[in-house]
Amino acid sequence: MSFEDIPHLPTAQQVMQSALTRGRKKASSITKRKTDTPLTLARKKERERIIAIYHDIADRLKSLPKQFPDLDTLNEFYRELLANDFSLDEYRQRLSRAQNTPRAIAAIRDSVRGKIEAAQSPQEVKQATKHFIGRTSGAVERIGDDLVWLEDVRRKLRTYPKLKELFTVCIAGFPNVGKTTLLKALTGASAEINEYAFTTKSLNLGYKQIKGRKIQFVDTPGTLNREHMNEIEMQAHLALKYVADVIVYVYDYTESYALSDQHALRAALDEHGKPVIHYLSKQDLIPDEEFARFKEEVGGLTQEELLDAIHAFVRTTRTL
Ligand SMILES: Nc1nc2c(ncn2[C@@H]2O[C@H](COP(=O)(O)OP(=O)(O)OP(=O)(O)O)[C@@H](O)[C@H]2O)c(=O)[nH]1
Ligand SMILES: [Mg+2]
Repeated sequence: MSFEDIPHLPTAQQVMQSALTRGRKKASSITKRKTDTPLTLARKKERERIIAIYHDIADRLKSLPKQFPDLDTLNEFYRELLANDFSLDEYRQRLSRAQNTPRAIAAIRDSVRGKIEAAQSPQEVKQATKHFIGRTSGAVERIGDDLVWLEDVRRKLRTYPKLKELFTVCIAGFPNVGKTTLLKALTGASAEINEYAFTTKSLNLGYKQIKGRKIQFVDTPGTLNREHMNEIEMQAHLALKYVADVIVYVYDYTESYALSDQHALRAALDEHGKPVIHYLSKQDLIPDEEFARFKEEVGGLTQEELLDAIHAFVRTTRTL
């Protein structure tokens, strides 16, 4: 899902400025006809002005719930990420307050329209418009904080990984074991690889067709199975929990992480209840007999075998 298309939210002041400009343009486009008296002309202009002001505000605010994600249908991965950064109740409240503002302004517009029709002089007509603008500004200012808050949400949403609704393989394992290298080898995705740990600071995504089916690969940052997760560890955790159809767990016999720790992290993945395929990285660095031992112990695979193993799950899983 991509949140890139949510338009930037204006401030309350910008909403009013834009609406007043549109109202001014509309009013000045009304020209005097022969039959017009100053009073009928003023009525026409001000009637059109308040309608234009209303529409300018309503166009922006009414569409907000369509632009922002609907929490009821949003994928749990994003919903939990969002809940980690903002209160979801507040999100609902602020969004609906902004969305409902046009209704309040429509009521002001309708009552002021009556005043315009009943006015006995151009001054009285102008007075009615002034009244409309004053009350409308008040209504817009009251959602000023909501607009600023929602703009913060919008900016945050843009930073979330852009996952697609595809069969997904998450690559997990200790830092520096070669997860990103594997992603690159499998999918050709460009991502940073380094000889030091914690290179990957966001979820790297890669795509590959396996026997005619497009598969999404998610390279998670190396986690240390900590209780308190930072933002990226949280993303990795949620991807494993909600997005992964299959997990590839990368073992590394050359790294400093004790094999017992690597087994412990592997065992922790069982909480997600997903199939886990074991892969041994840096196979070129270890003697054949050690690879044979790994194969025996945890069922290590070559990259070709890994793709076949993934494909076996694609065939048996119907997530799409
Ligand atoms: N010789 C050899 N080196 C490898 C292999 N796979 C990874 N490496 C090296 O191991 C180091 C770490 O690789 P990465 O792919 O960045 O490891 P990572 O698991 O993504 O690391 P983090 O993102 O920090 O968790 C790099 O120096 C890689 O070049 C391999 O199969 N053979
Ligand atoms: Mg990495």
